[in-house]
Amino acid sequence: FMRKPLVGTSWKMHIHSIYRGEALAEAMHRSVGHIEAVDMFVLPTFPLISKVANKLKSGNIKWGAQNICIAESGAFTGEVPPLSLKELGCSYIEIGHAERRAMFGETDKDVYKKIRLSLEYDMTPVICIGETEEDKREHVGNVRVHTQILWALNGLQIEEMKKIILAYEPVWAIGQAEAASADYVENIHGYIRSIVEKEYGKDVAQEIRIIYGGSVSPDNTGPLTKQENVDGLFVGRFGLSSENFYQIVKTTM
Ligand code: G2H
Repeated sequence: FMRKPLVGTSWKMHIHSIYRGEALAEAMHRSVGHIEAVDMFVLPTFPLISKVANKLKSGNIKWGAQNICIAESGAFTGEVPPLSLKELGCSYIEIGHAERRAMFGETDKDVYKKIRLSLEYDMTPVICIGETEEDKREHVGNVRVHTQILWALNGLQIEEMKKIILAYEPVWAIGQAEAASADYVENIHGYIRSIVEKEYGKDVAQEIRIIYGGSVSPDNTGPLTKQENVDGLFVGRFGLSSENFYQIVKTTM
């Protein structure tokens, strides 16, 4: 790896009990909490964050949230404010996951606003981008990814660019039996880096970390992590076991 590897997991809503989440955080802390060669994070549901933080605070696994409000405060019923997330010690904020775009109508403009706020509160946005099955079939996958990136990076300064994480998650590879192939992923990651280079120059493009997500499992990380432009992994279902997470982290070391 040219860049420090990053392995994160979002529990989505798979872990729906606070007690189960606490136990999983504790197990993860024991299995990988000591590792320094890889940056790691876990994103639980909102009600779990403080419990998870308590279990992880003495180790190297950071924590964060799966979403953030588009505004700082006010009449936004049911939303979660950036400041509270910061106060809970969140380091990472996931933004624009395909499930949020598809099920909760999150737009590129929402993604843009959420990125700005995360950075304002000094939390690292993990920006999810990726083409749908239909995009791929119609050969407009690159157009989709390009559009999402232009929205996400709109107006960001160079110093801010160095703080963000891009997570490439092709929608057709999420929740499947197989991840996208290493070649396919490397090709798009290279394309993403070239867009960043065009907008911000070579230094920023070389520094920014682009991680892959979509059915990542201990069985398929080997070829993925060997790719020059794959700087880490974003794990879903296989992050729900500390043993699997440990195996995945190990493949990036
Ligand atoms: C894709 C991924 C999490 P899963 O969303 O980044 O989930 O590995 O379950 O496909």
